[in-house]
Amino acid sequence: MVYDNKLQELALKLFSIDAVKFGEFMTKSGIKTPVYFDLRVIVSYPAVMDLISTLLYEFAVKDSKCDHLCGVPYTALPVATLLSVQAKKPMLMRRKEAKSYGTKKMIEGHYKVGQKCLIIEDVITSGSSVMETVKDLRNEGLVSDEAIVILDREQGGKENLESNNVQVKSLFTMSGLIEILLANGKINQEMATKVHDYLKGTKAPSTVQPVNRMALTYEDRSELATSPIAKQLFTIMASKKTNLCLSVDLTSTTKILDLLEKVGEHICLVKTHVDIIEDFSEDFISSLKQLAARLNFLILEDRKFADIGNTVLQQYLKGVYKIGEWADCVTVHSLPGEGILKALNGSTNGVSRGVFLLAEMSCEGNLITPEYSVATVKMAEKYPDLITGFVCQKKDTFSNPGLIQLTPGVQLENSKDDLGQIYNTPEKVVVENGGDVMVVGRGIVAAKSPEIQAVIYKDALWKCYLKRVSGKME
Ligand code: S5P
Repeated sequence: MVYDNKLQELALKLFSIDAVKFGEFMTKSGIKTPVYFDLRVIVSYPAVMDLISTLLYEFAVKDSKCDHLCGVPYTALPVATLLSVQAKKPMLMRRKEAKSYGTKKMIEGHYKVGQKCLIIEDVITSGSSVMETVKDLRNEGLVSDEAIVILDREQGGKENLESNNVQVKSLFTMSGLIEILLANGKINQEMATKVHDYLKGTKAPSTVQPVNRMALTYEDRSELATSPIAKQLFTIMASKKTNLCLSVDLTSTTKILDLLEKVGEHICLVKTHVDIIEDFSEDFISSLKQLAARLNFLILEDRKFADIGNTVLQQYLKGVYKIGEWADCVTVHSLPGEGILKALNGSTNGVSRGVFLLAEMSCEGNLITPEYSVATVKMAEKYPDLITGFVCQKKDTFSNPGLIQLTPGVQLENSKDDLGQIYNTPEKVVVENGGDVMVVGRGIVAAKSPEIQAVIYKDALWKCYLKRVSGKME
């Protein structure tokens, strides 16, 4: 009750300081609106600031499990500051533009990857401002799935944000606020009806880019892909209805080609380790390329490059294997830093090639840390044509829906091998962990009938993908 009284007090104060106005106004998008909010004025009224922060604290911050608070610039910044002090929770600040000197950080303050940050905003209409802050926080490896706002204009922002995994709590909804003002004689019934009708008829456009790749189809994601190889792979997956990548870890060219002849129609990608082949030849490569063209799959050479740029460039283009001449894409470690991408970028004379960067590994005890994964994803941002996706295990490792999550360590049952490899089931990998293309090696190659087994994997993995995009998860 005390809380309700205070909420009413705040509504009336906002009205009296002209933070909410009625009449005829023009919005940014050129639509006429009978109600206008400008919460920027609240900094001139310490008592209003105090009331807002007290209410927000009681309403959402006090019991929140977040590690940090972050205000959406600029109006919500002072409110976030007051809340941070009151809740004794550290604050983070998001820049509007990256600094042009020194660190190119978008988020200021001290934090650790995996910590949770609660967002504070004044008003949401479409939700796009909150989403920009969410994107920058997630880019830093912070968990950002909750926002509290002073006022929800009820024009679609809450739904837009929820479809991007951000839950929204608001002190006021527009209709709730109007009700208070009407009950207190600040506006008449005619105006209340006008606002009500306006709300019903004017939904904000969904300006928020859908970044929840888990819910998007491969067709839709091919449209969002900036790398030609990623685009091609998404298209193949959608048309062949398969997200299976076969890891042909065999040492004889005949065995590899025989197997691909049988299972090529069921896969979108073949993954090779050319350096384990004992009878490698140029003929093998031309047969492999012919099969790939005929049965419509791409070739990934899993070379896991990890040297300085200059050496990698030679390993890629020269030597016995001349990988750059035939592999549609390769795997690359981010360990040596950006030089490795600079070397590969544009090294194939206009022929489109792709790179899967290793952001995580499937094997037990590997030394990759969460910070390393975040830095890897960031490193990729400057190479939108080259980077096809990431080799990784978790859905939150990256969010760009135009990139592909390639996930190895897949078998029909959870298990391990004797050398540290960890296997998860199709359901776990696709539905829970966000795998887009699943790598299966021994699960198929070592089976009695690889041909039958490939179909079993293909069907199981595709079923899980359909379940994921339908949103019908238990
Ligand atoms: O983290 C990784 C990355 C890769 S590319 N874990 C992996 O297992 N791989 C590769 O995927 C590995 O080199 C092997 O070729 C394949 C998995 O084979 P499987 O027989 O264990 O399914």
